[in-house]
Amino acid sequence: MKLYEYAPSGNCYKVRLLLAHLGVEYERIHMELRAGAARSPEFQAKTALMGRVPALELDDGSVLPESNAILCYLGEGTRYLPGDRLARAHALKWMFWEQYDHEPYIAVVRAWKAFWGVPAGREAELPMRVDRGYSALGVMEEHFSRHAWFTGADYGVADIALYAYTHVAGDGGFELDRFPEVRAWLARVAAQPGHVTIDQ
Ligand SMILES: N[C@@H](CCC(=O)N[C@@H](CS)C(=O)NCC(=O)O)C(=O)O
Repeated sequence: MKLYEYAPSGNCYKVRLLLAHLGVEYERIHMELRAGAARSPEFQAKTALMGRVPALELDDGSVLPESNAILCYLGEGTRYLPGDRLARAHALKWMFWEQYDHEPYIAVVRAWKAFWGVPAGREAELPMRVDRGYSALGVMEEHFSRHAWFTGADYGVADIALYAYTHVAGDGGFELDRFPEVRAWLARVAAQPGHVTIDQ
């Protein structure tokens, strides 16, 4: 298996984290995003024009993009993806929520503040993105007043999906000290066997 990736990306880290838990061997292919590598015609063709990392190339040559789809594929039949239909749907619910209500705010603010800078002409978006990032953290804090994990009764794919950008939210200036339950969950995730850290 080959993982097309960019090391500081939380979306790519999600996949590396699950692969580490599973003890699966794979090849890392660095994509230089600053040079537009993900937008090259070859990579666009591989990823059905999605042109983003991560993308997982399987041994039969087929390519699966989208971080949370990759987590579900790799998690199938393991303790990290619930087998029960309703439990799995709840895990998916959090993974869709991560992509719509969390990542566009917490990850984008991190990318702009810590790596790329705010794109010219989009400065006015920043306060809105910070605000919505804090709203997402508030939803997570509330969840943890009643539950230990996002995937169901145990740690799994939805926790991995949400951990990826939450644990580095401070890079974007988010104050995690305001969310003690979220911080306790981050510590529980980091204590899981086989845990690996993000590369920066
Ligand atoms: N929904 C996608 C988002 C992937 C994504 O945004 N990837 C970024 C890096 S984190 C990327 O490839 N950017 C390169 C580009 O847009 O040219 C996923 O979860 O995999």
